[in-house]
Amino acid sequence: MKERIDVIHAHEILDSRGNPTLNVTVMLKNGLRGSASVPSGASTGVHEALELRDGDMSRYRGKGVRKAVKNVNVTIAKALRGMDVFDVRALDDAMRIIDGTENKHVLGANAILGVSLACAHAGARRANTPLYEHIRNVFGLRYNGFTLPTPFMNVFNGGLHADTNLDMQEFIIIPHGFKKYSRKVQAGSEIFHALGDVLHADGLDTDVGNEGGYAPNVGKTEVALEYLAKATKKAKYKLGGEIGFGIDVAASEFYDAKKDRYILRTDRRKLNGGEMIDLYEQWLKKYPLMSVEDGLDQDAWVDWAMLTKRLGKKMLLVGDDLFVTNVERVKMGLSQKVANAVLIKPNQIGTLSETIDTILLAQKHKYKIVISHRSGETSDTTIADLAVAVNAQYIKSGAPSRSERLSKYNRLLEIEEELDGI
Ligand code: 2PG
Ligand code: MG
Repeated sequence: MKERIDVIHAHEILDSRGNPTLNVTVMLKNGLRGSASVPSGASTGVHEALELRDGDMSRYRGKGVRKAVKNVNVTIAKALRGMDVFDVRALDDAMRIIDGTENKHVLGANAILGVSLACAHAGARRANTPLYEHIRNVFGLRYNGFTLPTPFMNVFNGGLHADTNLDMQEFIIIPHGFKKYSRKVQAGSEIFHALGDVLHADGLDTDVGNEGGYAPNVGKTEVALEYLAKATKKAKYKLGGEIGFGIDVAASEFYDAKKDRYILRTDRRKLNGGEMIDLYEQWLKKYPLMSVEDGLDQDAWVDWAMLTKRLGKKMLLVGDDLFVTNVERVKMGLSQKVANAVLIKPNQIGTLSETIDTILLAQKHKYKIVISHRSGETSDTTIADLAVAVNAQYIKSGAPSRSERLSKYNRLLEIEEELDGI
């Protein structure tokens, strides 16, 4: 099947933090169309592809995306007009060639990704298949059946995502001990509400941060883990067997490269890489800690190798800022025996086909896949379909609160019903 692209149109919309981003629509010759919106990070890795912003301080504090919109509506639209919407790889390659740079700073990774994803949506409409199946088809992916990911629910927001004193960014509930996805979501939601109750009873703030999790000030980092344990018990779930914990340390955000120390203001401590690993090991003894993401700085390869050697058989060690969804960075990780899971954010690399390439490389080497949202999100649900398309083990889309977080979890509930034949 072939179907030619007719018109591509982008416009500026606002994301969940109220900052501009792009919504892109691809119209086909036969009149069908598909749209996608682009997310935006706060704790962005230095090796990520470039998110093009206008820098014009007279609008949106310099965060406008009119240049990226224009790049879609003029340059990209002209180049892709008449091309086959089913050949996503050729479309992505065409945009990469026009851009011509490693980090996509000419057209902007936000412009390119918006088009790449909108093409996938338009193609799925034309083929009359769900997006998750369409992604499999266009990339010729072979897996045994479709499986739904286990949610990573970030119920305690810190770091750059909330106005709290927590240096570490995310404290996550992993409801892994249930067969059905919908049951996992139920457990996550019940624990989220129980957590609200225990925080409230202790006189702590229960307003939510950027990813829908609570964000009170705490005396010590570990207190967040204690609260997760309390909430799990209060909601009558089993620690470990049913519910695991995860943390996204986002360590690059508080790493002082000159002094080679991680500055934990919450705990009034300055730790080196080895001491950070000791801390994770201590927590592993006390809590059902299943996953540590970005536990060390994004370029601390030697310490990362030590972390992997010490804890890699006991828990997930997820690379986010470390790998930035980039095949070359994952190759570096493989050669240095670093981490055992890859966080996948399509906007870190800028095209759907490069995202798929990174996933395939990671899976070939038995690394686990965590598909992820960004802290600045829209109602776009593409990552939910992506997770099912590649049988990802996990998806991280924030707390079970706020619509831009729930749109992904809810899309997966819909897919579960569809796959169950309901
Ligand atoms: C992360 C993400 C998403 P941001 O670090 O994993 O939770 O945050 O989008 O701000 O980079
Ligand atoms: Mg992260």
